[in-house]
Amino acid sequence: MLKGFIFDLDGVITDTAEYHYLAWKRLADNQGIPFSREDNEQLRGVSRRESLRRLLKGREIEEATAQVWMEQKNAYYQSFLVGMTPNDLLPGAREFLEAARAAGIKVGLASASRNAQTVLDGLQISALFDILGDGYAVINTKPAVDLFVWVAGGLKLTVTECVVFEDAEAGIDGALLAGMKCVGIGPAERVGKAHLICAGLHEITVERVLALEI
Ligand code: B16
Ligand code: MG
Repeated sequence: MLKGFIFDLDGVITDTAEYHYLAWKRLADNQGIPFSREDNEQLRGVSRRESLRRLLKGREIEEATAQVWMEQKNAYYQSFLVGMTPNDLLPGAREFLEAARAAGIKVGLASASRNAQTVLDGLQISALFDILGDGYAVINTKPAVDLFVWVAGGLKLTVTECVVFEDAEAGIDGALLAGMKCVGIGPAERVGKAHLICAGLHEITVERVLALEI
């Protein structure tokens, strides 16, 4: 029986991808590294460390420099988060979370971001989550199963009792590997491996997701 919904943050609840892009772009421009919006798509859902590796496209830098660059990017990113409000929720997000809770479903967050708590606070939806799994929760980030299993355990559910909502291929791969049902948010080329595909939470209902177990 499906008893828990586990949500990714960026791309599912809110669209912070643009802020991540602007922050990486500023760092890349400072360092003279070409970086386009298309390149940014490769960073969707992966950790800050992996994002830097992909941005560098094989360029080699010292570890100390990598740490400084990630701190710079994060400072740029955090400057965008200051202005976040409930207006930055994606369509249907709050309504879907509330409907899930009203149906007795346990609700968890599984985000690769170390800024997830700040984003939830800006969106004013922290109280809608029973557990927060973020970039501090586990070492192995998506596509590893670790974060999803950590959140399921926190909800006191087995993996087969959980459904993951994800916009990134890395997240969908991790959820499927964990043995969870998965709702993919975005185009089929990106989320086609999910059990159910939609453009956003505004397009689906709790009942339709619960029917995935049949
Ligand atoms: P931070 P999600 C991910 O969030 C973003 O999609 C990804 O672009 C970012 O690199 C990652 O968080 C780490 O974020 O630098 O804030 O720790 O989609 O897993 O909610
Ligand atoms: Mg995401």
